[in-house]
Amino acid sequence: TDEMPATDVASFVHHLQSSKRIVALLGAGISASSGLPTFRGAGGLWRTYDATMLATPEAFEADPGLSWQFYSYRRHMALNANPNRAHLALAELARRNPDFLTLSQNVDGLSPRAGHPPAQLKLLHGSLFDVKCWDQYRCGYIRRNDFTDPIVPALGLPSENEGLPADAQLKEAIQKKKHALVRGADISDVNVQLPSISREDLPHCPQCKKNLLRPGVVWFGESLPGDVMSDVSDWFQQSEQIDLMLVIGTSSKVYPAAGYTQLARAKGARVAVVNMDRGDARELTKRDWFFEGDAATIVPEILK
Ligand code: BJW
Repeated sequence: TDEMPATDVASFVHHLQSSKRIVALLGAGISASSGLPTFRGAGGLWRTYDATMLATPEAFEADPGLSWQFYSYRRHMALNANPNRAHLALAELARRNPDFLTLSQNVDGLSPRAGHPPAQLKLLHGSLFDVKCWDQYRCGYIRRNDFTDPIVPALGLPSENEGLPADAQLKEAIQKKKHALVRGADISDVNVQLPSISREDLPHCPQCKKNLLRPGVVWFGESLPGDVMSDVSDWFQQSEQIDLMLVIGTSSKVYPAAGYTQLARAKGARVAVVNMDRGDARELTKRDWFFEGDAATIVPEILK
């Protein structure tokens, strides 16, 4: 019908070439082909836990050991993943066009590692590679940490297995159904028991020497980083007109991130959605585009 979005690359490229002010919203789907799981749908289970249920301050308070094992595993996976061609193509667009801004919901560090100019990249949900004090108000300690994996020994190799390659350790752990937090192996396998880690073995804040450290990500019910929010709202306010919004690999279910699409539309933007699932592209009109498939394939094709 008339209201169906366009699907042809040519009309998109034509609009892209005359676009100045461009904004992109990224979600977990852009990193899927780098081997990192998404939150909702098939990839959204870690062991028997729903990833979105673990992403809360309540889950951390209830079981900081479990939460840290989840985040330690995610840090390890992300450190060992590589940016894909979609991350690279967006970094390239940002270098070419100073009026282009990327809003990423991802915490995996792949856009920064793809060489995306940092001033044009806003990390809405923080980073797996920041750690901060549990008490952000009274203590406020926060540091970059992308060099220790695992972050504390208790989240790493069991000493009895030391020296064995990671996959051999995991195989042994699965066979014996024993505890294994194996550095370098996929502990998302439910057949491997997770050890319970005592509080004193978890990372502690070196500043207040009292509280636990936690990952520097934004959990449900928490505000997004204030400096990031004000940079983004400045960018929108300074835009008399926004020409194009790219919505890549996100289910657009989480706010305020998902709301930026409406803000861009209100400034005139035409919207191009790249997603594996047509159902996650809502409210598209014939002014818009929908490109169905893997972001790592499509994004470099349409931004060429
Ligand atoms: C592919 C692909 C391939 C797959 N190629 N595509 C307004 C209305 C209703 C509720 C609220 C509201 N405002 C605020 C709220 C509350 C809440 C919220 O939004 N709830 C909704 C779920 C209903 N928001 C918040 O709490 C936010 N804070 C806030 O608003 O503070 C003020 C406030 C507080 C309290 C009340 C009111 C206001 C904070 C949100 C923080 C989100 N945090 C997480 C976890 C980060 C840490 C971690 O990594 O563990 O962020 S949740 C999780 O969802 C993560 C993601 O960034 C985020 C978005 O998910 P994303 O990226 O879209 O992933 P998926 O899995 O959902 O989708 C993947 C997509 O890719 C799918 O579409 C696939 O089809 C596609 N795909 N493979 C292309 N190869």
